[in-house]
Amino acid sequence: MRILLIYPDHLPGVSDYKGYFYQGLASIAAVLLKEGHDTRLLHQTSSPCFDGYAKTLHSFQPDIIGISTTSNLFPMAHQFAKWSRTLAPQALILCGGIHATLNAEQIIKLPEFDLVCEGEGEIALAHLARAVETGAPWEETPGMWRRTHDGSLRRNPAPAPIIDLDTLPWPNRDLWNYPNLQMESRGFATVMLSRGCHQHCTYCCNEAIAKVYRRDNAKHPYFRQRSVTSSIAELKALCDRYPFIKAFNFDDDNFFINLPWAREFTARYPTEIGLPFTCNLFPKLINEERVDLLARAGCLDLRIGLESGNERIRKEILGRNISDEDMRRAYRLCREAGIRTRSFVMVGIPGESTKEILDTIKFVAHERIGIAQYSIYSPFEKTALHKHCLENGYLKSEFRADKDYYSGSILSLPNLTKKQILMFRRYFPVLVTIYRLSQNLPDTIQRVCMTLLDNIFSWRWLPHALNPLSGGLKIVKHLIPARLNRNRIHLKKSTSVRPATAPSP
Ligand code: B12
Ligand code: SF4
Repeated sequence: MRILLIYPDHLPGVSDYKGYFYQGLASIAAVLLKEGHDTRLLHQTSSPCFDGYAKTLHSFQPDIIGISTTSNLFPMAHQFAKWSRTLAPQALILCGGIHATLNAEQIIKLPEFDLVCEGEGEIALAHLARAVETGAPWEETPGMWRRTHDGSLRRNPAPAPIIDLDTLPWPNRDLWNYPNLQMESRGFATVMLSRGCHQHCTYCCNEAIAKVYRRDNAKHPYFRQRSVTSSIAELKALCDRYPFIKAFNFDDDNFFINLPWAREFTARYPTEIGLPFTCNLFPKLINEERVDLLARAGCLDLRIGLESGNERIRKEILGRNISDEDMRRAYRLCREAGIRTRSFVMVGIPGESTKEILDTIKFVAHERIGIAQYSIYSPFEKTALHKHCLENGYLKSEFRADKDYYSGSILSLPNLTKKQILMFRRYFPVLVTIYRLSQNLPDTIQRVCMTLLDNIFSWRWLPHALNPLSGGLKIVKHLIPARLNRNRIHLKKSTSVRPATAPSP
């Protein structure tokens, strides 16, 4: 079977974007190649064009076209499906990925898709390819949604999710422009050693995905992890194969969530791999032991979801039961252990006031937190906060597709105007700097200054003056040399500490 996998990965806001290694699709590709299918990848990192795509289809003549999509890139995925219908009428067209998993029932109504995959694609796609190859009825492929002849919608029960991740072949990197991708071109190899997460944050897709995964397999554990032995073996193979690797970027939702696994990993990684790494960890899980393990293993940079610097917003709206004190402690422990931190923050959260957004800005300023990403909150379908937005009339349409999470809020919130949300997003780093500077003033002046700043930035009409000027910020940003950007991780030459000959496991 000839299978074309399409990965829309166009981030319009990111200049000179080289594309990101996507573990999910790389894993599917590895399984299909292992099954003997001629598999290709179209990694679309720029705006697609009809003629270019026509050439790809003409030279490859795929039997199956599998398009992956996140919510923001669904319009591009849909565009590819429409073009495929015209250019390759013989091919089966299917949609998969996070957005497909959360919205399968809506997507299958679109005539350009023959099937929509809900959940993990490895078993489902391998099954489909085999069925098409042998002439068996592909309509019954497990985990897929389809339209029947009478136009009604059917969902085929999902296959059991993959419990033992060690049974999967290692994600394929050969189909990618591998050493030249966004992270890889800076010396980082992206890897994921687990799937899922134990937490229940109301804005995150994980809980909604877990529900989908459990629908036909009620007792299935959503969080799964590869064994340390299999993980180290892949990391070692990557180092041997790609000399450019100077560090690893572990994209797992919560890297050291499982303490026994973290202990075993830390006992082996420094001697067997020995490269610095970056990873994510839920702040509530950051304690002395995890920080000590991370530092000993070689963690260079820890990404922490702060999301909001206001305790009420975190606890009541975002479902993250973390006090301000816990948050501060997490950053302090990392600082003391010499681990650099960067955080994710959002503005325009339902129920948030200007004062609460300023709390986030002040928290970041006070704790001197590096920022990994500051975005505008956008509700993902099937999450608890999406439901809350619909019930309260903040969101007008249930099935929405916003292009990015930076250029404007899709919510109509009672306490914040869209212009205010945009202003706080655009000027976030500037406001952090202003508050940081004012924190250096003597106490009484500082108090007066803070009150003044709070009043100025809460003024409803300020965005009308500031938003049109924000183009200037972009110019200033471009003028700052990349090496001075404190929110980016830089590898020093000396950070490579891999022993010349690593002992075998
Ligand atoms: C690595 C990562 C990235 C990478 C790669 C993007 C990508 N496509 O995943 C980068 C850094 C570019 C990125 C950016 C963004 N990301 Co991101 N990212 C992740 C992360 C941490 C891991 C993805 C992964 O590999 N998962 C592991 C694999 C095994 O699971 P999977 O992705 O679900 O894939 C399986 C199935 O979905 C299915 N499948 C996937 N594709 C296909 C295709 C076909 C044909 C079939 C049949 C099946 C199928 O099979 C796969 C294997 O089992 C996830 C969180 C997570 N844990 O998944 C967030 C996540 C995907 N990102 C998210 C977001 C919001 C973003 C950004 C919008 C952030 C921003 N503000 O800019 C951007 C969007 C950029 C983009 N290209 O779409 C959200 C997406 C929510 C949504 N509804 O779309 C997630 C789910 C985080 C979250 N918990 O909310 N991200
Ligand atoms: S801890 Fe992170 S990955 Fe886990 S549910 Fe919360 S936001 Fe999602």
